[in-house]
Amino acid sequence: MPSLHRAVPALRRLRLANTAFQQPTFVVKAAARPTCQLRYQHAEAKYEADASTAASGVDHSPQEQPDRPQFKIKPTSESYPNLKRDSRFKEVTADDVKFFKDLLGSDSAVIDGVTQDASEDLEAFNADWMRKYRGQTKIALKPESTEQVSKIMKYCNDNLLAVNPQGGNTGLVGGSVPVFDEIVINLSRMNKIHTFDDVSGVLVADAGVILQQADDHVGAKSHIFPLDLGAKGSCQIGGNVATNAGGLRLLRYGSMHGNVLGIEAVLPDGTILDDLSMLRKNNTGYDLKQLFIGGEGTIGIITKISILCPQRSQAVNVAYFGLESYEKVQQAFREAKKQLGEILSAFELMDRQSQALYKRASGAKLPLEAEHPFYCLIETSGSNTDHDSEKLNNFLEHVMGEEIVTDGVVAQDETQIHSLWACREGISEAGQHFGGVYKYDLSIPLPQLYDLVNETRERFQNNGLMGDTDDFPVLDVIGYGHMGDSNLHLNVATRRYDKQVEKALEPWVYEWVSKRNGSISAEHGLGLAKKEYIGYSRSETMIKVMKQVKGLFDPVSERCLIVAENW
Ligand code: 2HG
Ligand code: ZN
Repeated sequence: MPSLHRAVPALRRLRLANTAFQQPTFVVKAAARPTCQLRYQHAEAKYEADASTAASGVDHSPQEQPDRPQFKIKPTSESYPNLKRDSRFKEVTADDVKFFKDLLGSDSAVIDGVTQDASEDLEAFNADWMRKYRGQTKIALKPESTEQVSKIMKYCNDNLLAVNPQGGNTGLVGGSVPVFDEIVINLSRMNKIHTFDDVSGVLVADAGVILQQADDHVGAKSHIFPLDLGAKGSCQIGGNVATNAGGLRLLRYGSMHGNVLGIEAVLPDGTILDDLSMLRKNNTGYDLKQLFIGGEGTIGIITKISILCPQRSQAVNVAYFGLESYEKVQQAFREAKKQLGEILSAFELMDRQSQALYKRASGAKLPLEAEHPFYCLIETSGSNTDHDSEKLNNFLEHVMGEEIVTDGVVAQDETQIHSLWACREGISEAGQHFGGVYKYDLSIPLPQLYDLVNETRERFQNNGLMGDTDDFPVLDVIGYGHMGDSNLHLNVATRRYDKQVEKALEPWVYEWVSKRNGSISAEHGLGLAKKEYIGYSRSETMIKVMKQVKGLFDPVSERCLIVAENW
């Protein structure tokens, strides 16, 4: 415990920073959480015309983005010519369209590009928000009930039509859009919240409910959805479960594997699997729902979920620090765990480059005036304001007094909490703002976690692909992520997608991670991007068993590990 006289100057510095933070010129717009708003939504898809001002009514906070380059997204099959359409699947005909229209009973539920030109309307279903992948579907279906999904799947299975389930299309691994002409089954119309019991905290809702809406719904009864992500304004809870999304609250509430109590899913042959249990305990045979959680839609389409939502904390504090080395970041994390204990709800890491890119892309001002090699965002959530404040103050005194942290700010109100979080949540969008981005989502043992960012940066410094002008494809290499979960997000921000950049990164990144017994996908899934690299994280035996599982649920496409990898 540092003596008080050592801690006091540190606290004074923090207060000064807070005063600066409250100045109006400094404050990022109150409606912060920029990624929620910027992330691509169906109604907004006008990429080719104008990627920067896509949607009407969308607040591009903190600022408009005039310098965002516009380019046409290449079809995935052109960017990756080694991908071949499986000739066993047939093309959609006018008869098939008639079947779907009769079944779904409304024109707006079938986006039909088979019997007419609907390329503009279909663009939203074909293109991913990174502007990296683009499918060529000619038809998107928007069922509104499980029975409709079941009938669609049975028909497609009987007629060998390939399908691609799709939620909010906010995924980062090319899994939420088709590659060829797969039929898109979009769940956005299945968006009802069925029940919420504020005694048990169990929410039952359709898969197509937007994460933000689910959180608001349980929030009205003082509960919290156990998952939070930058894309919460667009992503859907079914997709979150299907990809076992991790996000910002995992440190506190754990993964979907622990929180989801039940699911309803439609199997490839149309069978409805009703495992919509609301029980916390149920030791009666295999826990089949776990195969669907993180299964990325490969063995069935999740149509409903029941999930345990914890009590919402009354006291939430957020602090943002500058630190001079990765060693100090680790010390700060160790201290946070030790001193904040059960109230620590997030510990996020951001490097200088990631904050600079966020600032440049968003036009926002950063919380600390001076630059620091590293930044951390800490959140505490508890039930007693006085108790939490005391713990936080003790922690701050310690890390400032011991010079583990160089400078920092603590949010004074809700708006500032959002503004601080925006500096972390806005990085993902900033990564691809200037053209394209190569994204890696990795689990790496903490002591080595940041080495990969340094080595990647060196690699690009030496290979002549990174520089300040348009001649160089790479703009910067940034590292950030969920320090509390040993999860690094390595983003290589580019001015355009470029095969040379990709070759410099793959499989090198995967080899690097594999050598350190890490995982090549911590929380985003395999999707299309990492499908062929699964062997870097899973043994041959495990892959064989996975294929057997896939074959059991989906004998028609059993030869592929991931066919409908799409959320
Ligand atoms: C995050 O933590 C997301 O911000 C996105 O998982 C990470 O875009 C990324 O690489
Ligand atoms: Zn993440």
